[in-house]
Amino acid sequence: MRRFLHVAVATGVLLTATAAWAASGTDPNDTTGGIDILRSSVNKVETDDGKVRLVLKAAAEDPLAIDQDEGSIFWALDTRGGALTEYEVYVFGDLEATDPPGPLYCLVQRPNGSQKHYVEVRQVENVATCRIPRYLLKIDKPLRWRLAGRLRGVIDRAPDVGWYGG
Ligand SMILES: [Ca+2]
Ligand SMILES: [Ca+2]
Repeated sequence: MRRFLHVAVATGVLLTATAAWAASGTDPNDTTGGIDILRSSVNKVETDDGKVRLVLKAAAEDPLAIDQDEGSIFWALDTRGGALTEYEVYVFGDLEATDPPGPLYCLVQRPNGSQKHYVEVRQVENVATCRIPRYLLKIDKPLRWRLAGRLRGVIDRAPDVGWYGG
């Protein structure tokens, strides 16, 4: 797990970005004792140096402590064909690092566990962001997504039913 930290740091340079496509969704304050998702968005952005990223953002009711092994956030992306999940995205902390807290990871993979890629991730207060290089994803329709916050067995699905976007 450690080697991925260096990747995250190396790609952490903030470039000005142009949003080429954006969608967002909201979820009510409907969870107690978990990660209560309130908003999420997906933006396709192009940086000054021509790199295209899909930026997944999740905002929760309270500040996140995922890097201290306090839960995780999980996205399902529907990018092709019918209403199936083509990609899964997880934000989680290093389970073995407790003192000091470990780094944060964002893992993108196919539902069968193949095509694993760790991508740039940030957590600021109550917001977690993953930046996925566009070339990693096969997308042939307006993207749909849903997500869930998980903490100690408490799950908040957003939206509660169905998908955002599309
Ligand atoms: Ca919620
Ligand atoms: Ca919900």
